[in-house]
Amino acid sequence: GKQDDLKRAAAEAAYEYVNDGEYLGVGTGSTVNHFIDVLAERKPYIPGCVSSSKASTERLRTAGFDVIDLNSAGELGVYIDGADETNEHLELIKGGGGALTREKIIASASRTFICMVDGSKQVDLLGRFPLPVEVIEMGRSSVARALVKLGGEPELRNGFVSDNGNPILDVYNLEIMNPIELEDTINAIPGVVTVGLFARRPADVLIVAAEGGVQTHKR
Ligand code: DER
Repeated sequence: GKQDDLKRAAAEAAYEYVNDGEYLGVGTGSTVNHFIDVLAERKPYIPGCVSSSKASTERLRTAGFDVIDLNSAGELGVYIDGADETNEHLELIKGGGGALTREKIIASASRTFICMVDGSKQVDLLGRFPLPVEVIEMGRSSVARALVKLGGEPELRNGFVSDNGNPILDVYNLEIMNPIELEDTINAIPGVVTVGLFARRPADVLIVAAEGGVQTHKR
């Protein structure tokens, strides 16, 4: 469909940032799946990929790429991933696919984070998309109460356990005026593993595929 074509166009544009011979970080989601399709078609020389989910690992291996542990790769060059929402400062909400913890770790270990979105993800104020928060099970209710105090409406993501074995709370009703401040505040709540705000470490390059074509924004 239309949105699928836009995600594919964004993935093709992201491919231009791949450096032959360098380890490559790969995220999770339907836009990343298009990106892996492009990798499979173009067949660049990638000595190893670092993946943020079992799902992406599976697809990369099927496409013929080596998937290695981040600890073996060290500093990465480029990290390619999608997002659920982005504002004009390339600050993101991520975690719709449930891989936010490993995505955030790989992004922090990567020199350049290339984020691919279709136009529907661009907003002025982050928070219309429910903010994912990965938590430690024994602290789930305690974290939920702290999130309510922040004005959020946390909902347990039913029947979901992350690749790290943790539940995720999706927090509705937040209007995020200061993404960095909220990221720090939620990170500080005991029991929080990862909050799906990428504001401390936003994208370096945002590729937006919309009706009129593909646009690239840099920080
Ligand atoms: O979970 C994530 O952060 C993913 O990047 C995801 O939200 C993007 O999803 P999509 O590419 O399927 O829209």
